[in-house]
Amino acid sequence: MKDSQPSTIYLKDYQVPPYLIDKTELTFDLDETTTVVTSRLHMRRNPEFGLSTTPLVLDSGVDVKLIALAIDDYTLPEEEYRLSENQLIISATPDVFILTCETLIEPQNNTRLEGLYRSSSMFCTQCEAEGFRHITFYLDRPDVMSIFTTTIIGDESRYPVMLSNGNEIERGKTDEGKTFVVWHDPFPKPAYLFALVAGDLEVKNDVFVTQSNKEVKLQIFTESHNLDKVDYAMEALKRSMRWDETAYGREYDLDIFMIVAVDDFNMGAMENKGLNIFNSSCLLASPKTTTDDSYLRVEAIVAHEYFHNWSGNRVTCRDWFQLSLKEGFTVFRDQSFSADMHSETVKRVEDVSFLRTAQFAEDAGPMAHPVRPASFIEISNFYTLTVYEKGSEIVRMIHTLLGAEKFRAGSDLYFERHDGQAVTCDDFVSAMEDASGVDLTHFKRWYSQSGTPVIEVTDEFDAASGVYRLTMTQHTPETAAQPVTLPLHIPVKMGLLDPNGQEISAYFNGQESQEHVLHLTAESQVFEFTGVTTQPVPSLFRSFSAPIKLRYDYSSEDLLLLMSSDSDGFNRWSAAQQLAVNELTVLINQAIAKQALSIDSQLVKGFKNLLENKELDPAMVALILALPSQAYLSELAETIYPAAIKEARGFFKKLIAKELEEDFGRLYREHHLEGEYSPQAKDIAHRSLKNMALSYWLETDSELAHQTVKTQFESANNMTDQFAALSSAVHSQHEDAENMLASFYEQWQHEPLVVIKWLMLSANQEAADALSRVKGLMEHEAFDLKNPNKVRSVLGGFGQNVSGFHHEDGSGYAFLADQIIVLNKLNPQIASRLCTPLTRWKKLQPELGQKMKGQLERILKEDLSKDVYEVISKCLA
Ligand code: B3K
Ligand code: ZN
Repeated sequence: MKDSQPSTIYLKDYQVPPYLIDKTELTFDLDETTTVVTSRLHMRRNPEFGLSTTPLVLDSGVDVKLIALAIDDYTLPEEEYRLSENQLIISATPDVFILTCETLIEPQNNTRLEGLYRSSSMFCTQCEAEGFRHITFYLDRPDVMSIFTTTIIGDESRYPVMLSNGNEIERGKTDEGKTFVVWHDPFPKPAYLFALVAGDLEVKNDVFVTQSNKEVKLQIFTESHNLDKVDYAMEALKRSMRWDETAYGREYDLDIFMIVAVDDFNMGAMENKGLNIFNSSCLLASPKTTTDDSYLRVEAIVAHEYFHNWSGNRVTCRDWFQLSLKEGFTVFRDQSFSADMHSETVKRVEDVSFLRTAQFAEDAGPMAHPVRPASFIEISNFYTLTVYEKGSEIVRMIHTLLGAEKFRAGSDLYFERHDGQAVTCDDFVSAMEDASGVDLTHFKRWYSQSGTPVIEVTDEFDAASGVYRLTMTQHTPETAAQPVTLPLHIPVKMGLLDPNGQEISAYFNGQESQEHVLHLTAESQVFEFTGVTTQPVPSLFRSFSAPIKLRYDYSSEDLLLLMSSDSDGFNRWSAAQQLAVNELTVLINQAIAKQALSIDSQLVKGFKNLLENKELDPAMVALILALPSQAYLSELAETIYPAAIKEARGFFKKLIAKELEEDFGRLYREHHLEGEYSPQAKDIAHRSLKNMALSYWLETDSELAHQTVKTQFESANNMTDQFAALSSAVHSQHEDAENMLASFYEQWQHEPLVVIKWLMLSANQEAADALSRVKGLMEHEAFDLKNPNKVRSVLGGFGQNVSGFHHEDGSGYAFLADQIIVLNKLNPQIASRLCTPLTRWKKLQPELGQKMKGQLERILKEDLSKDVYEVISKCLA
């Protein structure tokens, strides 16, 4: 442990910047060993700040070495400034001046992958949130917006492509024979949106004509061997540009839009102005190497980063506490886009399933925080599911409360009012209120209160008067950081079904309708419906109209009815999940009590009907058939017994498979597609159902199923089918699984994006010796501790491995802790993310929980980065 602990930054302490930077001129002299960065910052005191004698405090990283410093033409001697580990302080400055800084950095030694670094043979950057300070001294905060001009100097033979934000305005040769390129971005931006790329790259060109008839040049850059995998991303980009024009009236603003793929990247992608940088796993796609899920992910991320051009870049965040202003809104925008491109219900089910599993767990754990956090130690730790996914749910609820038309008026006003500004979540809500006339004062509490609200619902029906009453009570669990919680404004989209599954048209507040939006605002409220002639089954929170946990005592019959008849596709899925959870809970409890597992399953009956219905979207059928995951059941559990959950799921899947063996065989044949692969929704749907059927079918003793999986693995013409066959073989412990894994690696060892899938599946493989296998993977030629994708695959996959990670002797926890300690020095952001599985220790069965806690205590004794320190110390608080 360090002697002094990192300090906490609070939202309440926000102050406007004392200085502004109107123009930023940067020169990068790129070299293999040292890169010299010269900045000329056109600065002035901020009139809004007040005090005119405040010193100039610039942010920096330990890795930036100062060579020379001047104010206007005066070179500052050492006694006129002070340098600390992360600041440069100049006590006296004029009111208006140019600060010139010459600094030296070593991108090739930058393993944190923040600032300027090397990935393969190229230079690239990642500056959000606070990476720019690792390049040069700066006011590295989002409310300092500046016009950037960037000169890149490099050896043309090694770096024929040199890119930065905006438009290329000049190119030539230096006296030493190097090439220089000058880029100018006319839009003021914070430093976190700065980008630079230099390398030997190939380009795919295209053109987009905007709605006002402006031609935009589109370019995607990759290393030459990947150029054949960018067509899908290019088409997705054009679809995104068109969609943002029609759905939000937003047009692209520069003459050129560039995307670059890099192999070493801490997250998915980055929305730098005019020059997006992508993790290659989120950009490249080809039928032979990319699964359907990854195709959809590429499309969604291309859209997400593009949409940031307005929600994030043109209108940015005042401070990092407002991160959800751009992220929550942009996730909502990309989710709506994907829903429009494919199936709205399928998309909603996938998003909610993820939210309910991972975000709910975060919101109930030691890192729980509001969508607009009140404090942080390291902002990188707050790029969370809460800020992104729950943040998107907040925007979705505003959409529900206002209706589509007024929501659009609100977003138009927001963009118009705040174009070129750095603003807050309150500004976003105010624009929505001003354009719609809807009062969102109470609703805004969603931004400041953490935790997942629990809604208890009871009902009563009076046949004589035809009155049906719903009583709803809300409570948000307290957390350590939040001892008091208050009622929220919760939109409840709902309908009523009669016993035959028909929608009931009932009166609420004098309005007759089959669907209603109720406003739950108090701790407890009664909603009365009239004109109801039969005892209804309520369909509540349709489309998941609020991110809450619903408690209503549905019988199995009610759930079967909703599952087969609800007009809301989302709730049909949700009812099936609930029924599965109920039955799995019985089995889990039997497993915990070490009893023989047995159940008279109602879900099997529901599945039987489902599989016989030919009208349904195959993608929805596949989603309904997917059993609640190990992670979701862990989130729901009061105390997590990992092995019992695994045993119950395994037993249940086999039971369903045996009961419906013939149906699964038939489904497999019916949904098998011949012909060329296409990532269009219709084909994806067939493949998802076929492969879901295969995974059940393999749980039976059918010889044919066991042969089929091998045939599919060997002869598939696309990665979706090949990888699905491999995964099913591995998870069902097929006798040929080992050979299949080995031949898969053999076949794809030269495709890094396939290799990361293989690493993940191998690390995830349940086996008595899972830990030694994972240790073997880390020694494998395919592994590289400096590559985040590979680390995420192996250690992330292992974190989901019940027999390995949760081994009763605690060796799995100790192993992960060892890796976190090593990565803490190499790449703190990645190390901190890897802590997630350890954050659940308090909920684990006590003997395991104590072992996990011991590892957390061991990590805390190390000399930790801010990133890891914050997570581990909060876990132990
Ligand atoms: N804005 C970036 C995330 C940056 C994460 C920095 N640790 C990608 C995105 O959300 O679009
Ligand atoms: Zn984003």
